[in-house]
Amino acid sequence: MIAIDEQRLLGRIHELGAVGRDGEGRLIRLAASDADRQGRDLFVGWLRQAGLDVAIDRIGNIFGIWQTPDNAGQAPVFIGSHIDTVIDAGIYDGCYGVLAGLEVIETLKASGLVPSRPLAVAAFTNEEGVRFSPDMMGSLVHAGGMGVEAALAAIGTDGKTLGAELARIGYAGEYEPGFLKPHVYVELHIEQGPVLEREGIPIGAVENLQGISWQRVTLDGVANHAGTTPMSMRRDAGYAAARVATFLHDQAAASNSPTVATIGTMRFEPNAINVIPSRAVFTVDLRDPDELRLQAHEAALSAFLEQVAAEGIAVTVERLARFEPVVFDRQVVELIERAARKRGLASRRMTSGAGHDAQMMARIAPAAMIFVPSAGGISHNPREHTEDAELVAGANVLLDVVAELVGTEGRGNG
Ligand code: HGY
Ligand code: MN
Ligand code: MN
Repeated sequence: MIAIDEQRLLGRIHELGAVGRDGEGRLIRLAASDADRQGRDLFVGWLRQAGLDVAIDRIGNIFGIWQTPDNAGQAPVFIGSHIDTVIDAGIYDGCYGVLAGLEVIETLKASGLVPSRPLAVAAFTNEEGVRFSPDMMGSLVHAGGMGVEAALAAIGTDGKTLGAELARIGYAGEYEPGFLKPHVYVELHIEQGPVLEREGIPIGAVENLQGISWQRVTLDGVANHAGTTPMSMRRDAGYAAARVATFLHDQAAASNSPTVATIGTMRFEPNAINVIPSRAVFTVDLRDPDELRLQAHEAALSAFLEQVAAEGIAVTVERLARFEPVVFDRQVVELIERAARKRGLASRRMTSGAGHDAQMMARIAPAAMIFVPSAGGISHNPREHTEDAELVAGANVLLDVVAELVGTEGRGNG
């Protein structure tokens, strides 16, 4: 069985992981930032070294394409993920899947295989959504779920537009988003959860992905003196925000379901120790594999906010992202399970708790994901870790899945 070049893949993961460190050594490569440009430049350099055609679309999605004269023009098999990161990130989230995709193409190219279809590795713009909402934006635009002009006009947390920032970093490409229609899409990613490690299983065959609801809530009360204002006379936006946070957490925790609720950002105005906050702005991340339950949790939040409004706090809610749960392609999931079995690797079907570009690509092509274990289930944290042997095993399963899809006998001829 052919296998990937382990050292090349592992070396690149660590080399890319060193790009975009701040003064405290934290990894921060927010979409369309200078650090993101450095990571993009490094990745594009590797694509060119591998002899791939490089295409960049108007939303900054990067594609490395291997096509031969006799398969040119056919819909490619896509391998993708992202290389933008959250704040103080680990080095594997997204990057592992993109670099493993490049590694698979280089290995197949060197193996002499004559693929029945072109192969493309994609690094999608702004998967994390930390600076610009919604997340998975580049793949969403590619899949036709968001207009490119609306995406380019997205205003970041720093007030800049994505379009201006992509132009500034030199990644406002010329291709129209969606110019390359995938035949099949496969994404390799760390699990970012505890299941595979807890069960001692090296491969996850991801069959579905939960729904995501992102909102920004602004609560407006009245600033007043912390010392002279009786508790009965306060319209305290900070206290109201704390009550909403408690409500959301307790509601999800008590729901006896996979529902999760997170308030990841919160700020007060005027943000002074002795001033009752006049304003609180925070974000709500609600997720559930079941669409109706997700809607029920959104409705419960809305009802609680109405109660807060009745107590004299003005409430403004802005929708940042809303994606329904996604079911992946059964045939591709079964192909992943077969590939794992052939390598003597146990696998299990699972749901993705995290959002991924695959959920967008599933709108336009059969898609599925391969997971590898995350140590302690930790991610979006510099302690994010997956053992080298697990990373290599996942990449070899991806290799076998793709080889089958573009081989003579695989789905690639379908
Ligand atoms: O939010 C997510 O699940 C992904 O990391 N963008
Ligand atoms: Mn990711
Ligand atoms: Mn992530």
